[in-house]
Amino acid sequence: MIKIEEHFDKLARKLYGRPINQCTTAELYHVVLQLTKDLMEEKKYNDGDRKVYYISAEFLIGKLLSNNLINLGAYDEVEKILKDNGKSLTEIENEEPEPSLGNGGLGRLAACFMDSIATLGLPGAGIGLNYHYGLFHQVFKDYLQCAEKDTWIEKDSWLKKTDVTFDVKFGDRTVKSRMYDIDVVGYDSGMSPLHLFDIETLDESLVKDGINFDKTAIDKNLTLFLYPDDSDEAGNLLRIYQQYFMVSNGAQLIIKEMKDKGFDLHELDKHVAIQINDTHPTMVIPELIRILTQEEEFTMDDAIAVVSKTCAYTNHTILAEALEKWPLAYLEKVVPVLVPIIKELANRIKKAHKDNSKVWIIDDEKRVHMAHIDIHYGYSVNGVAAIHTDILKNTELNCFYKLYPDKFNNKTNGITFRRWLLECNRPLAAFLDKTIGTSYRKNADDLEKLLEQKDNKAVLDEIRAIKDQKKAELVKVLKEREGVDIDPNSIFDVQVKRLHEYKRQQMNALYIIHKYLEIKAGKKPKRPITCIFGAKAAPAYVIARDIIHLLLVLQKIVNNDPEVSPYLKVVMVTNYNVDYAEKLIPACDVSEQISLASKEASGTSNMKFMLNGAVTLGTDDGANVEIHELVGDDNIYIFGVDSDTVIKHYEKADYVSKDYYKKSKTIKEAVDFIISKEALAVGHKENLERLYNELLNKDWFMTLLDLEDYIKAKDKIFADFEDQDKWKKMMLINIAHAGFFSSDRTIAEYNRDIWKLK
Ligand code: 26Q
Repeated sequence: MIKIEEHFDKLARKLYGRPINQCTTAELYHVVLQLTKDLMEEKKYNDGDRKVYYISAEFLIGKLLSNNLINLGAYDEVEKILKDNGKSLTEIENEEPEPSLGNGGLGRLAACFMDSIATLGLPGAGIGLNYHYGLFHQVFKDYLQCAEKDTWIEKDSWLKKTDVTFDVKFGDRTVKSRMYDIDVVGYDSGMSPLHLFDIETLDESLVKDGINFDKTAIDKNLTLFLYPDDSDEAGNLLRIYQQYFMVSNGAQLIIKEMKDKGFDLHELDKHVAIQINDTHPTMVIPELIRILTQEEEFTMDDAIAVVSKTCAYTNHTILAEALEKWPLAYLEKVVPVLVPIIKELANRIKKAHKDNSKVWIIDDEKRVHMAHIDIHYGYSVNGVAAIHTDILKNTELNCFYKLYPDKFNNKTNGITFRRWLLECNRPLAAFLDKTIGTSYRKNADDLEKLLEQKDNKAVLDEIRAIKDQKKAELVKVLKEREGVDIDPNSIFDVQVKRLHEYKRQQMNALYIIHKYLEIKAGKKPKRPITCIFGAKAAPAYVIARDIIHLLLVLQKIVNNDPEVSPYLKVVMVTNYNVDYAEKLIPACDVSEQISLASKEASGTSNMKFMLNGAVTLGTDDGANVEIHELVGDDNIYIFGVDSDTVIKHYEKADYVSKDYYKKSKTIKEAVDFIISKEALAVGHKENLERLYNELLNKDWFMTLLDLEDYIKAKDKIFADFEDQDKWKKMMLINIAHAGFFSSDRTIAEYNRDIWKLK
């Protein structure tokens, strides 16, 4: 057993020749990094005869220093040693670069799942890619989003180079891979490895200005970025190269581990479960079949049978445009070895379902529907929230549900409470320890014990005080990072998530315009409101970038208007990421979850906000539906049309946004402001006009349909904030019911119903 204090001092002297109190913050980061790694050496990997491989193109793991110290049970001691030496662990943590290996929800979910797999002691590993620049780093110039490369790999990092290398054969070249591992520490438990594959021949100097690079030089660029711009053919091809690189390495690793353990490959399904995170790793199915038939002497029937009992698929979206359909010609160029296998899989389906072309794998236009491969040749299909799974069964994937009713199941998403409570909100965790005991840390349902205190004034006041402390901390961060002055007494209204029209940041922007116009007309809110946004837009998603432009323009207009800014402020934070989320979420009063009903598969920030005592303002969509059921009508603000109504509008194609614009003065005024003199004086005509026209003539995600109801609900929630006795109780009830959303519960369900590990 390592004695922390002794070892800490020894490491400081060994690395920098000085005692702790004489090291700089940057030096101490490296000392604590090494200390944590040494503590991890004492942990064992969870192992067993049956193992899950969670294969995902994204693992948005966030910074690991504090997280690992917490999960090792060493945080408090390390923090105290530093404090005794006049140093702060929070400052040291600022030195750590954040690995940005994910876009948003799906990637962060994979990271929470790794934490829970490790914590529950399940034999499991993650398989993904080691992107050197991850997702782009966002900056704002001239009220527009610009993308820059995001360097996160340093000489000294959490990555461990391994001896495992494989050959991956593409149509036009063979590349050598190497596996790097990041160990995921469970909370008071063992560890699970996250295997990230990389190439040896990567050339970082390929990146010129921003995030532009030569997309054709595959052996130099393969793992440079996460999902490079897919708007052109070269970008799409690169994405397929990445996907095949990931699954080929994954399949080779799984087969190697089976053989190393002396298992018979005919019993693959007894020893292995492969969870396919969305369709990005779908090619693992034909790749395993290829290896078994071509290198292991399986018959095609046997290979298909065993692989079909091994792979399970999770769907994360019902947006048609997000479902991957690769032109067969692309696959022929990148992975010709898989094409005969995919054709064989497709032919079997076509033969069995001659008259049902909707379930075919290859369509008339010769596009390969990746999800269809998963559903036909996997043993489980799950959605990520109750309403999402229902929509898959009844609408989007109904023709598949009719074929395979038993494959379909729901696994409502979850979040790890280690990061989203113990780490990001230490005062709240300490308060819970004191009030209801520490059992909730391992058994999240025990948070319900808090309900017994719902009329205890001292408890309610303390919850309020913790929120105010977190708000004060955020005010400081926003001053430092964004240069804005925020009133800590204002209501903090937060919408942080990827920028997408269906998530409707534009509706929130229209509310801000409405409030601005009201204040200008002399109607002032009782209490100032701070509207905080964080969002990255895909660089090729034009309207999403226009929405960011509008938000930045509003920030400028509102915050610089002396008549308005005492009552209303807008802050669009730069480069929203996991680190920022950990600072924003504990400080939030009102959690904005305003997607068009039926479109947000689950959402997971809604869960993080609730756990940290924010009240949800949302539509009955994704996991909001389950939050609503848990806390009841009185502790959530639901508005807007429901998912059935939305689905009918799409079926009938009868939604006309201009009708709503013409009918309502409020809507008209807000929309017109986008191209008003005031807005054009700050922003760009091209961007603002395009957005205005989109809202008026298309509005595919029905912003104007819900706008008036949204304004009403938002004014109500802000008015209710003034009744602090009522508000504090809502905070408590939300925290108390958040236990269901622990990813430990989600993973236990995956294990019970799909993986069946010991
Ligand atoms: C597809 C094709 C080409 C290029 C990129 C992509 C692509 C990349 C990323 C498609 C989808 C994603 C990410 C999707 C995602 O994050 N989905 C979210 O998953 C969460 C976890 O289940 C849910 O909570 C969210 O509701 C869902 O939007």
